[in-house]
Amino acid sequence: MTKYLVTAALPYANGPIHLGHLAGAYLPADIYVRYMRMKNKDVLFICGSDEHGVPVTIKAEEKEKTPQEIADYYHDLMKDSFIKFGINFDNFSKTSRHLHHKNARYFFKRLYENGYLEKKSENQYFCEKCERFLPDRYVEGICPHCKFDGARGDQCDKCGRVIDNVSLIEPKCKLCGSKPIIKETEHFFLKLNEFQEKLKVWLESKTNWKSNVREFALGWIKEGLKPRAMTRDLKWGVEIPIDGYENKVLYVWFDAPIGYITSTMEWAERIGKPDKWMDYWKGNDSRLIHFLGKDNIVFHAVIWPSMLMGINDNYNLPYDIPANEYLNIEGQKISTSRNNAIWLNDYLNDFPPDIMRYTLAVNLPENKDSDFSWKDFQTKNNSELADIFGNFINRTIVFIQKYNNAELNANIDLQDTDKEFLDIINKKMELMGKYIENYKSRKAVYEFMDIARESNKYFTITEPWTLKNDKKRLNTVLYVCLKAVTILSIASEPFIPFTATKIQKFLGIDNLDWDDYKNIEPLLKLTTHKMPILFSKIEDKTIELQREKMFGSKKEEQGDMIEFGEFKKTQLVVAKILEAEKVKKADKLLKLKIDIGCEKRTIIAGIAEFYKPDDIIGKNIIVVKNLKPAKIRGVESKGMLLAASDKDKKHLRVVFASDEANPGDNVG
Ligand code: B3M
Ligand code: ZN
Repeated sequence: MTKYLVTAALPYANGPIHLGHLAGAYLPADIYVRYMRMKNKDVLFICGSDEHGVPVTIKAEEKEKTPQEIADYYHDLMKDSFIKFGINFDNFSKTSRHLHHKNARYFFKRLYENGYLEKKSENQYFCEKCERFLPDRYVEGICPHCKFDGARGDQCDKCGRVIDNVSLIEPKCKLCGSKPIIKETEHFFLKLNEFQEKLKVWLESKTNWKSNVREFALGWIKEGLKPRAMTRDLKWGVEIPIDGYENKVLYVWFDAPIGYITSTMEWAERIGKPDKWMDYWKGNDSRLIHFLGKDNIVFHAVIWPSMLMGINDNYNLPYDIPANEYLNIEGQKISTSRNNAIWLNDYLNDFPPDIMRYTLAVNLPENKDSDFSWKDFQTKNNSELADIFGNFINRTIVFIQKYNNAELNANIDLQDTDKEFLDIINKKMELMGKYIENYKSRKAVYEFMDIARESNKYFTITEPWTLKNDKKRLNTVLYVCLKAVTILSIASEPFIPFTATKIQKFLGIDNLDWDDYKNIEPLLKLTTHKMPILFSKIEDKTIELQREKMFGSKKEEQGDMIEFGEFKKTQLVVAKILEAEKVKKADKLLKLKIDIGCEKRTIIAGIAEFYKPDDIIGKNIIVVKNLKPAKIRGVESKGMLLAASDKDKKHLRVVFASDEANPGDNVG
């Protein structure tokens, strides 16, 4: 049986997952995998966090944490969010693990021995002020290809193209803003030029690929491939397996795709069949499918295949690379620095996963950039999930319970209307399958909702409420409706799996295959319990609140009482006091260094008259995390602690949290 090895790009462990990630890679991959599993295909779904490289070290410097602390923190956060969002990888690894380092070093060594890596000196940006080389994201400037201001040293996120060495216009050091000088440094280069012809033939044969992906890769090849440095002047990353390069590590884009292999090996180990990873990576009948966003195309369609060819170890090349374009938020580019982003973990605190899964599925940037807006989110929930999908299921169940004693019989007599309706469903299910197999989830999810639309239409036309005296016809109509509900529970599973499970549980069925739609008959005895509401309406003010979270409150102060939602905007977390000292020439102030889980911060607190530094070091307190930083006596204070005091501030007690709480724990 054909094997499917499905990967989703390894997210950098430098921040939480946001909607852009989901729409680019993870949701389309999950829809595909869920469908393939329902088709009983042999599919393995692999991912993990990408812990090396500059994205992680920059974050670590910013947050005063070690790169490993940052990577561990975000690895756990991402893993947890994926699970809560219904994305169940067969294995979610991390690239800092020993096995991965071993694999990456092996790849490097093999490529070196096979003559595909060469040492040479190249010019690099060097910041004299920071006294360091500036690889990759440590330098920013204008893209020489598309003139986007904000391109990085190695790649432009706007046009997705790789940037040749030291070719940025107006480069600036990311750390201090000064203009770097150019200095020579020695690196190992992958001789991409040697794969030029083979890659071209291979890519040209991929006529079934999405044209954006194929053309993008072929475009780069047409320009003529040049050797590219695969090492960096950094301390964080995989060590170079050749003596004399102790101050350099492998380029993150060299080791990251090898992470797919490591993650597969881990999975094989875990299921007790340690060699089984090879069936997926090297088997004759195995298909390697990489889901990813546009900015990752060149790495997967050109550099990674060159590595796989060059290592000469019988690896399969990617079978397909269904890459997506970008998702915008409220008409603007996602920007994590400008806070124009919606974080999955935040979202999941406020709403169930399925509404976002559906809204994103309808808006996937499959062929061009697309947009997410909270208003649209509300409409998709209220007018489609609740009014069309939920409504049909609910009215069918209620009707059978109320007017037919919660049971039906199989003695049905189908009329043309019934047959036509069932025929439409069958055709749509078949179409959906074809769409998903060809990575057209948008079209598939449209058909899914259309089945629900047709179902409502059928219900309206057949008017079961007029059939109280025609028991036989009533039974037939409700039978057909219940069959439609059952099929909808199958059709919905790739998109809104939590809801699909809820319906199936209620109907007393589970483990349905996709193809069951062809001949499934509904279970004729229903429970008399009330059907749970599948989707409740989202009110305007809930949506307004979400928009305010992103854009800030536009409302004036409205007196003393606040809405629950307003309160929820204040993020209270547990923090551990690491250091405390008096602020010079300020009797009342203490400067505290605190750990809030994801980062260390400095805050200034007016508690010096009541606490000595030694009294509070090591204690857990509660702080407001999302307060705008303020300069107090020349020191930036990022947060505020909670304390109780009397009116005259004669007595003051800090609110301490339990010793057992962990820094970063939510309060509220
Ligand atoms: N971490 C880029 C990204 O998160 C990179 C993907 C690696 S896939 C092997 O966009
Ligand atoms: Zn560009």
